[in-house]
Amino acid sequence: MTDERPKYQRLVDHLRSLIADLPVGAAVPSERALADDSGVSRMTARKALAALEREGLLRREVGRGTFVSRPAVSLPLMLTSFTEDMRARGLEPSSRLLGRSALAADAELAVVFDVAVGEPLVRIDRLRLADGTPFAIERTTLLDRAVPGILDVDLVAASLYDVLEREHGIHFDAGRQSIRAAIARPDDATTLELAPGDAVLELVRTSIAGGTVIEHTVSTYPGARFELSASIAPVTAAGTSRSALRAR
Ligand code: 16G
Repeated sequence: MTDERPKYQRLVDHLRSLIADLPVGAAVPSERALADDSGVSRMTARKALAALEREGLLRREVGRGTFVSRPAVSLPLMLTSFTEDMRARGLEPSSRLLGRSALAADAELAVVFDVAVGEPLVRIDRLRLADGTPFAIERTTLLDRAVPGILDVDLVAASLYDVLEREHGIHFDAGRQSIRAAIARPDDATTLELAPGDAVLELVRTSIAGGTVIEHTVSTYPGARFELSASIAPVTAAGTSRSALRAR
């Protein structure tokens, strides 16, 4: 069993780089071909394919084969956390701290938070992973007076939304989210294991509790590995379910 482990990991890594170079819909080698070519057992090949299928990177079609797929990151019209989203997809979330600091609101953040320029804020940047694979970089800015001491909390081990709720009684009841396409910054490309110049999706979220803007987060996802989906509700009350596609 322990002998199989490095082989399994090598095969998963090999498949990952293969998938990254293939277009969606391309076939990947069969279980048998993988076993023969990589010198692993059929069982190990099956396990590796199944793990990548769970991540949404592969799709198996009975009798046809296994194909490159795109994991759909569902975009529920709810204020769910990364931790909740990943667990709902059967993936284990984790984080790596990229940076944290105190800052004062500049003109732009003052508008976002509806506070005076100079208002104390905090900034926490994390790499978010699912089953050990980098998924997104999240740059979170929080209203300091609503979350005193947050910079001392270990947000690698804990979910931010859990901490906000448990320790600060904050339960988000409103929010705004916009999505835009961008080219990965060079440092983000390295962190997300992308090639320089690759496209990313940026999800910008502002979360509100009791009328106060508490959180502003820019989440950067690899563009080619994700798609966003949302349910579309009919327009019931003025403007509530309209989304706007605006040119910037
Ligand atoms: C989600 C939110 C992000 C929030 C994070 C908290 C989007 C686009 N963003 O990723 O704004 O800070 O969850 O996650 O969905 P956590 O509770 O797992 O730390």
